[in-house]
Amino acid sequence: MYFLFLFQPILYSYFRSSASWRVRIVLALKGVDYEYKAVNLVKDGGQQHSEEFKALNPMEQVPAFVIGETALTQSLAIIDYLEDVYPKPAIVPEDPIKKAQARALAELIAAGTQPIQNLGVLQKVSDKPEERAEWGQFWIDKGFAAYEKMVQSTAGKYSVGDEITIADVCLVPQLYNAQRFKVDMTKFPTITRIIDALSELPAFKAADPGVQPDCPEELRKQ
Ligand SMILES: N[C@@H](CCC(=O)N[C@@H](CS)C(=O)NCC(=O)O)C(=O)O
Repeated sequence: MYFLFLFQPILYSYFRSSASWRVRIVLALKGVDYEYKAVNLVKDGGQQHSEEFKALNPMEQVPAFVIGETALTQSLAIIDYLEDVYPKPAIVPEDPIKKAQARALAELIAAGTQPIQNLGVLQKVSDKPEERAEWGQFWIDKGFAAYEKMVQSTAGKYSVGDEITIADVCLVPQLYNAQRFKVDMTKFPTITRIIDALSELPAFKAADPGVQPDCPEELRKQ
């Protein structure tokens, strides 16, 4: 397996894709060098539907993470791979209860919230922007309400205790979607506090959409 270190991995990403963003955070936390390849999800009907990209991910979604000849897909699976190969700093707690809690919060976002409001689903739901926004807002609000309740018993400085976990990695990008769909964040004070703390950290800053190579000039940070 260690021959994989010979290759510089490639991340196929879109600057404001929350699933790609999760992987970018983990790559930054673990200090992994990689090449960034942009896949524009809207240009030309969506470059994720190109034959070239479909060969990497038949689901036609970013991210994809390529090491040599091997393409990994699904953000949480890519993150599991990174945790195995680059164990420090760990983002999966050793304690079995904390590990399950962090995974549950991550899945709440990555399986129970984001997939219901992603681009492909919204395109099927309606072609009217206001109906899409209402749909997205409803599901993110529902997911964040559950997250807010759950962190009452798990949070320290971050979602589970005082260490950054896979839960935090999924949480921060979901805020971006929440803001796009005008979710009322005043209902979620603990989530807001955790995100404010995380957003100050260099790895989270480096993974921000506003500093990615494919971020358009008008949205660029710095
Ligand atoms: N479960 C997937 C979700 C990936 C996903 O939803 N990607 C979105 C961007 S965040 C996408 O590529 N959407 C393109 C489309 O729906 O056509 C993962 O975690 O990697």
